[in-house]
Amino acid sequence: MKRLSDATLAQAGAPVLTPAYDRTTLRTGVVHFGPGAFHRAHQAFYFDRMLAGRPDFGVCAVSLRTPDVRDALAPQDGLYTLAEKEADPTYRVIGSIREVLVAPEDPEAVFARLASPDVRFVTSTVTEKGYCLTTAGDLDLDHPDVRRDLQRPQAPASLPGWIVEALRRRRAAGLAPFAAISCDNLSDNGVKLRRAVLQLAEARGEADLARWIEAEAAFPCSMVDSITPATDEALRAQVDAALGLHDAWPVQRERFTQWVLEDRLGADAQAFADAGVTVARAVAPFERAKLRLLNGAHSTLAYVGLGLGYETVFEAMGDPRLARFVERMMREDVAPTLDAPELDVPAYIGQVLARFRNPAIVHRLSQIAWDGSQKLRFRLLETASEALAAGRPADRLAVGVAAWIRFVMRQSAAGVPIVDPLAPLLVETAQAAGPAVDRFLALDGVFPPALAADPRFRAAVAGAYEALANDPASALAA
Ligand code: CS2
Repeated sequence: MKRLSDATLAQAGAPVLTPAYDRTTLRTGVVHFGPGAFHRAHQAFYFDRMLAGRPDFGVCAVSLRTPDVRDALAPQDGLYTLAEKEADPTYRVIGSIREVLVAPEDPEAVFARLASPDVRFVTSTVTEKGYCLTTAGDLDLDHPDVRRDLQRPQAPASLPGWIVEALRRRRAAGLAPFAAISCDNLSDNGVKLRRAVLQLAEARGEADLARWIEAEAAFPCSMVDSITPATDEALRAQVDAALGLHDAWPVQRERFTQWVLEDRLGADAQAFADAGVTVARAVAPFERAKLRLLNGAHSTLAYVGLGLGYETVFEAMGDPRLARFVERMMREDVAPTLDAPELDVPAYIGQVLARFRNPAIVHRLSQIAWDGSQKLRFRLLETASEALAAGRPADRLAVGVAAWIRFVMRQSAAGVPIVDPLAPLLVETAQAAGPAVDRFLALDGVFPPALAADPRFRAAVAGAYEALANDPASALAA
């Protein structure tokens, strides 16, 4: 079977949608950090839509560590297939990624793109851990990547390190800054990225640069949403069959997709809006609703569901106890913490639950369970803190937290590796002596200290931890 590429694109099977623009006329206007499946299923899809009218929105994708994506996509001229998994699936070849660079191989090539006058946006999907933050939301100056970036600013390891050095070079060249758009699942993601960048510039001893960034550079907040299961063999086979060409790394997602971007996009705002992006004055209400409802429910389903022996979101939602539990958590515990006048919250909850029940999506709970130490804060802990501060209980919110502790205990007892940047610390904590819940709540890189010290939260987590072991139905009946 021939490989997908510019040269073979015209041979793609008839049902497959292909770029409706001439790729030879594209220019790179966006540098993206972290070209994993989510980026390729989401932002790259929106840029692909923009390119018909705006050839200056081509993307240079940068991998911070591994060459896998470059190795798969370079022989395909950056082309790959996006499958929308529904009862009536569709396949679309995305043409927006013009090149993939592997940062450690050639940092200067990356800086050349970042310092190009054509580049107006830097987007990122480096996951929660890629921002190197403390639980208080400051740049963690003890983080190994941050320490390295202070020693070797010309060959950065962290996202803030790349942005600070790139903005320094743009300023020295008399260029305007790019706008840096975080597309990760953190509350106030733009505010957090901006703070990390400013703190790193200060720590580098470049106070002037920090002032310039503060005054000139935009860090729009964004909310991104589309359920994107990891690529599996079934998808590869379906795509090759539909395309009649071999695609080494297709991606898949549900049809639903949403990108809400804070209106700090200058003259380009309309181009984003025309591509289906919601350009909004305030993103926080959308972002919070999505993180706390969808992602909070996802993590709860993942940790409780894995404990009950389920493998996918669809299977977990097939257990009426679990489905009822997450619905009550969303409606009774999360919704009251949201202040989102532009959103019909009850209807949104209904949509999210329906998306979880999409039978065409095989979304592994083990995938969602990754990086729990980084995700819990934005998904469940901030919600719990606010509920308690308002005098409401956090018992149901504590069930997902207790199930995470059980999950870590189980994996570590079985010697199964935990995918989490804090894995060594988590395993050490799991194997230490004394009550497990106390040991975990003492991890200040996971739990904000004020919440961990709150006796109501401690009692809720401890109670759920016991119930999950002895009688899971009772934990879910809460
Ligand atoms: C999931 C998210 O893997 C996870 O942790 O909760 O990736 C989720 O599917 C997306 O945020 C949906 O937009």
